[in-house]
Amino acid sequence: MTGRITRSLSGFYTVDTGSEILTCHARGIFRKRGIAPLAGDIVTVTKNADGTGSITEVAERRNMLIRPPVANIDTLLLLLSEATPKTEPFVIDKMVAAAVYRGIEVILFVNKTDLAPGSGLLEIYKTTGHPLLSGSALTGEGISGLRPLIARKCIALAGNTGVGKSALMGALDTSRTYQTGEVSERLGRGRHTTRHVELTRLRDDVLAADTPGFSALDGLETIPPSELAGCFLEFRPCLGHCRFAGCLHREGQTGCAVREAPIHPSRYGSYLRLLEESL
Ligand SMILES: Nc1nc2c(ncn2[C@@H]2O[C@H](COP(=O)(O)OP(=O)(O)OP(=O)(O)O)[C@@H](O)[C@H]2O)c(=O)[nH]1
Ligand SMILES: [Mg+2]
Ligand SMILES: [Zn+2]
Repeated sequence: MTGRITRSLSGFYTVDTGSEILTCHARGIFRKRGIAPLAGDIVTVTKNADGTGSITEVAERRNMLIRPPVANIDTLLLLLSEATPKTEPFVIDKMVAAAVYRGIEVILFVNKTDLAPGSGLLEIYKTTGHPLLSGSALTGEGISGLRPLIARKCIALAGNTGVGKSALMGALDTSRTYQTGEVSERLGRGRHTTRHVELTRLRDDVLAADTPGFSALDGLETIPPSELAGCFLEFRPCLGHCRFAGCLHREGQTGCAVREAPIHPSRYGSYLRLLEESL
């Protein structure tokens, strides 16, 4: 049988085969091969006499994210906010670039607009080429605009802890309640409310991974300098139009088409910072 891992926790995997949900363990061969099955993986399972399953094969991945740890996703839904916690654009830009590099579509949702309209973030991201929405997981504002963009897709939610990922899952699927936490309490203990990755089937045939918030972005491989600019979608029309071949679009570069384009300074600043990291 084949199925999809919807949950991975302490060495046990929940596999949805379409007809049943099996609790599985993975054969030792994966450890030998250095493969750890992930939520989102398409797997082959055999059923054991006791009703559990064994994962015997993991299909080749289309893509994978390390943080959140999930494979084969169509869309990364990134949550931002100008209330508490306030989103730092650099963290978003790094995550967006990593997703684009892996060929994953990115949708940006500025949450908590009932507390802060998020106009600064909307200004930065409106010209990036990524679908950009705003609203509130609490009041439901903006949710109807999000639905058609994610229908029938496998999505992962990401964004710093307390930004409202679990609350948004609840807003997208009112038939369930998702464990949300108080921002102050959680930040105080330095812990996340959502501790493991789980793919949940929501309405409109959405398969969604609510993930623990990221406080660090370790585990992302660095994007090679020559490929970084292409991971900023709004830079793309400029590429190939700089005076010098191999232009890295740095400050002070003459004849650079990126430098001359109306790119938001915050995005350009993030590009430079990531470029320094990758050199
Ligand atoms: N006012 C307001 N509060 C919100 C909104 N979205 C979420 N919250 C609140 O913010 C707090 C944190 O929300 P969560 O959904 O737990 O945040 P999270 O992103 O899942 O956090 P982690 O699981 O720790 O990564 C909760 O108290 C939510 O009720 C919103 O749009 N407006
Ligand atoms: Mg959560
Ligand atoms: Zn250039």
